Order: sequence, then structure tokens, then C-alpha cells
Amino acid sequence: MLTRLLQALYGVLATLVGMAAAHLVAALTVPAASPVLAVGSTVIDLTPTPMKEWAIRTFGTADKAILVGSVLVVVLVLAGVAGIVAARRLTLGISMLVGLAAVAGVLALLRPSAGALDLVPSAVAALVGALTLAGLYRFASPAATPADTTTARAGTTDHAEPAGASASRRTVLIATGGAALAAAAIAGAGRWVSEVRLRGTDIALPTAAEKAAALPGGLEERVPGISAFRTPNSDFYRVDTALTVPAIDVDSWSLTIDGDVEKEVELSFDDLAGMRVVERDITLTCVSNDVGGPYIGAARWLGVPLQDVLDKAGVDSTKADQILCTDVDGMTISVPLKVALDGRDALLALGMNGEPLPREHGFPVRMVVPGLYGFVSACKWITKMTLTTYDEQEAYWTERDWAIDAPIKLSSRIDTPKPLSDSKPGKTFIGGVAWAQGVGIQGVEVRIDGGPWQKAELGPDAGDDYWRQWFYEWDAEPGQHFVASRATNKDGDVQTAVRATPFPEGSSGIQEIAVNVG
Ligand SMILES: Nc1nc2c(c(=O)[nH]1)N[C@H]1C(S)=C(S)[C@@H](COP(=O)(O)O)O[C@H]1N2
Ligand SMILES: [Mo]
Repeated sequence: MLTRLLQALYGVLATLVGMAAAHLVAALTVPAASPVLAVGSTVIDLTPTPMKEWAIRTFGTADKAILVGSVLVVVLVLAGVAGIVAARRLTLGISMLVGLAAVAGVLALLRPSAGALDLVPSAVAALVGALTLAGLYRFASPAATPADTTTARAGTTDHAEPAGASASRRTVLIATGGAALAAAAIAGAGRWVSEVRLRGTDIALPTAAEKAAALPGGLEERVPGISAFRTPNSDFYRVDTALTVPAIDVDSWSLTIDGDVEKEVELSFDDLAGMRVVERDITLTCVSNDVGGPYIGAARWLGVPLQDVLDKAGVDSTKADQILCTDVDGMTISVPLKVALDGRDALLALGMNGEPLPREHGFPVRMVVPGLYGFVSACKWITKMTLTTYDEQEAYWTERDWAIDAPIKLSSRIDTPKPLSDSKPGKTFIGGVAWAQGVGIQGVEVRIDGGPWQKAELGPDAGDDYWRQWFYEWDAEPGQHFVASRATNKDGDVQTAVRATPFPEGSSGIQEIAVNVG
């Protein structure tokens, strides 16, 4: 039994060393081609939409860690089997490891933006894994089977049994410890390399030709627990399919505008930064947000009006009806062309809350379109805008049956008190945010225990594309209570109570939470 475990451990260690080496090589070349990530990304893309929805809702941003962890577990189990097989037939065990790496290599090659270089990390994994496994068996072979042990002993009758056993135990210890150390050291080096590579978002931003007015102070000073009027970059929600945050070198980055255009245009970061730059306060929302959910954030964006960029290429809007955006990894996001051209503040953003875009949020350039959910507008790490039609080309989420034109639905969220929280009787703030991008919020109402809707007080107004904070002062009596909120936009539309799931065009309904007062 112990021998079996040791054999499996050899397989696992060889695989870990191989994967660490591959990860290091990937960090130096194509980070997304790291074998585990290549497999993970493919799993993400193949996951049926409802399951993906469920994962985002259940695990939030941890969904990626859980996915990578699950892939790792499966790979290491197979690696263990390869280790056991190798004890009987080394070449067969090694072939299994090479096979595992080959699967990752093929998947890396199938990624949308893959080139031949993407094969290198998996090839390294195969080579290093195979050498490590062979080395472990060569220098510290654990007895393969009881039969093997007998033959081995028979051949070494001149050695005293206890001395021989302890020497081999020491060799095994040294070999396994050495392999584990090597894996950790190489993985550490890979991590260090990617961190060094991933810095460098520290670029100079252009000054805005049109500055936004200073943002008024929000309600957060007065209403504890309410969302800050401006979401700090570090707290901004993140939703994307990228397993590693793309590391883009701003000097080699460019944006191509092609397809149904008069002339194809390629802009460098400096070209873009040299255009008319404006500042806008815009609230971004994810279609995967349940009513009352966390995937919404409000920021001040610095960017070039999308219209100005499209004008450089000359867009034929009698032909095209879609801007197909492509990111640096080949991921695609569609944007309805008419929405980009209807006068709203659609931007190619370079800055977020006074800083260059954080890498997680699209460095160096992303799109921001007020009023549309992020999945049909907010392309991060953008490198190309292709003017085309929905008939001709489908974006990532279009292929997965999500809506193509998805305006953000009028909604509100209760930030405080928290659902199922306990609070003291007496004066209690009920507070939150409400949004109706493009139209603006006229009012928010609160309902307690199914009673009449009562007017909440609104926070400052930073424009119709920005959310509005609100609060209601409640004299809470002991017991369990149900608190609900609903918003009304400036057109007089009231947030609907009709429930809809996030798929395919965004959730709707009224959030109602239970709180305990006592
Ligand atoms: N390249 C790329 N851009 C993307 C996505 C993505 O997966 N890849 N996700 C979109 C979605 S679904 C949303 S809601 C917003 C989220 O932007 P944030 O992560 O900066 O909040 O980015 C959008 N842009
Ligand atoms: Mo989203």
C-alpha cells in the first residue's frame, strides 16, 4: 500500500515539476498558454450557460480559483495513476504524462488567439515531467510489487537488510523532497516573473478636454453600510472569462478598426491619448447580477468618445449593425452599432477614477457604454473593433444565446441592513443604491412588512448615467420584518415586480429582505 502511494506520489511530483516549469515558461512567453489555464479556459468556454451563471452567482469571483482547483485535482489524480503505471512500465507511465501535456497543448492551440508559441509551455511540461519521473525511478525506485522486491533482495544478499532499507528510504526522501522543492521553487519563479511582467500600468494619462464637475459628497458619511457614491477601483466588481489577467505592454498595444469601414485604421495608445479626451461618471452593471446582487460599480471614466474613433475609419451604418470587439486573447464582445452612435457617452476608456485602468479592469483600454450591460459593451483589453452584422459574425455570448441588445434594467438594491441581520429597536437606516442609466432616477420607495410604499430620501445626483444613493429612516420595532425597495426613473417608470432571471437579458423583480430587530 505504502509503495503504491509512493509510486503515485512520484507521478504527482513529476507532474507538478513539469507544470511549474511550463507555468514559468508561459509567464515568460504566453501566460494564457500555461497548461492548467489552457484546460481551465476551455472548460469555461464549454460550460453550459446555466452552469456558468450558477457558478458566478454561487462562487462570485472565487469561481476561477475553484475551476482551476478542480482541473488540478483531476490532473493530479491522473498523474498519480501514471506514477503507479510507471513502476511496472516506465515508458507507459511517461507516455501517460506526455499524453496529459499533449491534451493541454492541443487546447492551448485551439484558443482563439493562439499561435505556435502557445505549444511551448505544454511541450516543456511534457519534457520536464517525463525527465522527472524517469529520474525519480532511476535514483529512488520504490519497490514496484512484492515480487519485484523479492528479486531485488535476492540479488543483494550480501547487504544486511536493515541498512539497505534505511539507505533506500533516505534516497526516497531526498528524491521526493528534492522534487517537491524544485516544483515549489520553479512555481515561485513563475509567479515572480508574471508579477514583474504584470506591473507597468503606471502610465501617464492625458488631461481631459472636458472635465466632469467634482463628484458631490455621497451619503456614506451619514448612512453606515451604504455603497460608496464612487466605487474605489480596488472594490470594483470583476466579471470576465479570463483565467489570467492579460498583461499588456502599452507600447506594443494597438487598436484596429476594420470591417465595413472606409479605411482600416490602427491606433497606438499615444494616438488615442492624443485625441479629444473626456471625463464621464458612469455606472457599470453586469447582466449576471441578480436583483439586489453585487455586480455593479460606479466610477469616473477618462476616455475618447467612441464616435470620434469610429469617424477616423468612416463607418458605413447602412451596412454594419454590430461592432464586434476583440480582446487581446481573442475573446469577443458585441456592441449594437446604433447604440454607439446615438449620442450617449460611449467611450474608449483609458482611465478609471483618476488612475490608468487597473489590469483587472482592462488595461490599457476598454470600452464603456452607458446604459448597456457589460457583456454587450464593456470590452476590456480591447484590441480590435470590427464593423460587421449580427448575421455575419457572432460574439462569445451571442453564441451562447444571450441577448444582443441588452439595456440595463431599472433597479435598486438594499445595502443596509443586511439580509437576516440583527439590529436594535429604534432609529434604523435603510439605505442603498438605485440606477436607471440613460434615464436617471426620480425616486426610491421602501416597503416594510408589505405595508404602503414610502418615499426614501435620495443622495446627490451625478448625472443620469450614474447611480443614486437613497435612504429611509425607520423606527424599528422588535420582531422579524420584511424590507423591500423599488425605484422610479425620470420617465415615471416604476421598477417592475415581475421576476426575470439574468439569462438572457438581465434580472428583474423587487428585492425583499428579512431582518431581525430585538
Ligand atoms: N475582454 C473581456 N471584456 C469583458 C468581459 C470579458 O469576459 N472579457 N466581460 C464583460 C462583462 S460580462 C462585464 S459585466 C464587464 C465587467 O467589467 P469589470 O470586470 O471591469 O467590472 O466587462 C465586460 N468586458
Ligand atoms: Mo457581465
